[in-house]
Amino acid sequence: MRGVVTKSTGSWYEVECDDGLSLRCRLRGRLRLEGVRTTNPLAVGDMVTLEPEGDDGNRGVITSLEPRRNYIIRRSTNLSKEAHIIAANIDTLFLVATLDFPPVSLEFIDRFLVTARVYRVPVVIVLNKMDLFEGEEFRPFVDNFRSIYERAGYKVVECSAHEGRGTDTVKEMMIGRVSLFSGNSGVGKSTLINAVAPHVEARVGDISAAHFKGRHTTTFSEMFKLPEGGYIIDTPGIKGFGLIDIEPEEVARYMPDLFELSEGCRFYNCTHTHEPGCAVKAAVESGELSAERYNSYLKMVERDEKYRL
Ligand SMILES: Nc1nc2c(ncn2[C@@H]2O[C@H](COP(=O)(O)OP(=O)(O)OP(=O)(O)O)[C@@H](O)[C@H]2O)c(=O)[nH]1
Ligand SMILES: [Mg+2]
Ligand SMILES: [Zn+2]
Repeated sequence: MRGVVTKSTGSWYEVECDDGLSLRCRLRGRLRLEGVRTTNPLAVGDMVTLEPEGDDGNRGVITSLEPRRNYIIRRSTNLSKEAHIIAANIDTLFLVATLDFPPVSLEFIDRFLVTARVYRVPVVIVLNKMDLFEGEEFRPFVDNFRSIYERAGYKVVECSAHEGRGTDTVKEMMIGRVSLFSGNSGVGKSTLINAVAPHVEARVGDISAAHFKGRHTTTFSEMFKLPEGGYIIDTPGIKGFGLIDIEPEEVARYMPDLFELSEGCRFYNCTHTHEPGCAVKAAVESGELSAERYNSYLKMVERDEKYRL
């Protein structure tokens, strides 16, 4: 039998088989060893083969993992050498952020975007809770955010999960596809999922609990079926985003705006840090490339372990 992992708790997995039946599965011992460098050998979205187990008809054992089309991986915790796969076989990653409550970190977003590009996962950026930022005074921040990421080639959707604004745009992009919602805790990933797919009833946190105390409302990644076709994956919020397997000299290649500018650099192997005739630095000085995004780049190329997390 073949199926897709729809939930992973670490100790057991829920697998939806091709015939539509969901089984609660364990991993065959031998398979566990193959996930050498990751804390989780299997992630939501993984395609597996399995065999039924026991007599009650709702249990199985996973015997093998099919090759992944793509995945999102991050360094688990500070200074950890282990990696965690957030999800696999994703069509669209909706990276959810808010201008404030919790405040946006461009560095976090930029690390996330680089990883998604390395592993070939298309990203749409969702700016949620826009109902809180309606005043004219917020417009410059919103426009600045939009222009940074649109210049880099990303679609930016302004949303309010509470008021249903922008949610139709998000929903249209989800039909018939596998969508992953990720981002910091408390940005409203689960609320957005409920807005586009009310039958899911994902658990939503109370704002004070969600970010002031650093508690996560969603604790396991879980995949839900969309009635219109397709799947949504809700994930627990993440704080930091550690890069995996990316050498400093490769980072620019995965930042499209920076990469395009780098064609104008005097040296073909310019690192855009100290070289004369650097077109990237010139673009920062002229305001063509945002200083924040350049700063994210500098943090990602530093060899310092602290920043490569
Ligand atoms: N004002 C406003 N609040 C929102 C909006 N969307 C979500 N919230 C609130 O933000 C808080 C956190 O929402 P969740 O959906 O639990 O956030 P999450 O990203 O799933 O958080 P984790 O599961 O911890 O990662 C809740 O109090 C929501 O009601 C929105 O569009 N506007
Ligand atoms: Mg949640
Ligand atoms: Zn350069």
